[in-house]
Amino acid sequence: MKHFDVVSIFPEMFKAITQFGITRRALEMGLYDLSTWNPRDFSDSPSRAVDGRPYGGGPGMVMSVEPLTRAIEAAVSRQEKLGVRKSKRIYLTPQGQRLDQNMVKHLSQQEGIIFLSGRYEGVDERVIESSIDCEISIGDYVLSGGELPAMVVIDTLVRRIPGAIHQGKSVESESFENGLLDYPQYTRPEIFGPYTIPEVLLSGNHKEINRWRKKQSLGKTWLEKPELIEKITLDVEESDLLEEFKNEIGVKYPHGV
Ligand code: 4FN
Repeated sequence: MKHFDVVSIFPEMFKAITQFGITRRALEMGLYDLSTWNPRDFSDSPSRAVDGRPYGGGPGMVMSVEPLTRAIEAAVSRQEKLGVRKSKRIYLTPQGQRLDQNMVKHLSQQEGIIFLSGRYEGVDERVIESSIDCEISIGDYVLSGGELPAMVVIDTLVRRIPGAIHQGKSVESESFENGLLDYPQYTRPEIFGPYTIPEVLLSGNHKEINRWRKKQSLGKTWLEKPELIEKITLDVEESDLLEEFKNEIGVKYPHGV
């Protein structure tokens, strides 16, 4: 059982994961739980304000240290009551370390995680100093809030909980868990205008099919995301398949090089 808590002024956004798909079923199966904490409920002001004007001036508003600290403390208490000894407190922010599947694997060893999602211009720096263990970013673009990033991280973690994905397949055997992109996939109909199905997939020769798929995975990854090939070590068979792919398409360098 994994325990997730999220501090956000828009807790209803998290219905996007609790009410749909794999993340909904895993919740219903009791594989994880998710509680949200709205800093507005911890505000001292009658108007439930959770923000203030930035010291030093400038545009926008900054999320205040007190309501955020109290909301995080409430999340910590819940996890302690559930017997979670040490839960990681993560702030989703453009300043954070970029999320990748290696970080996902590392985070999935954690029994409990508390996420802080920012709004406005972000949070008072003292929240980070006093109440945050690590900062994570999902990528370099402007967003309106840290809620979608928190949901992205939760989605990556829930899919890795044993039992969350059926089909009898383990996540480790799934594509991308080997660090490579997916091979091309096809389903009926066999004829769609001029677009045909690669002959090998109709052959019924499963040894050849697996070989073709592995070659496509390696080739497409090298072509479109060569930085992912750098991260892994290819065995002799894989190196040979990749060379075969390059020769077949007659390209010596990845796209963009
Ligand atoms: N974003 C950039 C530079 C300066 C500001 C932003 C930005 C939401 C609270 C943070 C964005 C992207 C990935 C959280 C972006 C993420 C956020 C994330 C995020 C409101 C303040 C803000 C140079 C990256 C374009 C808004 C760059 N992963 N500020 O988006 O929370 O986790």
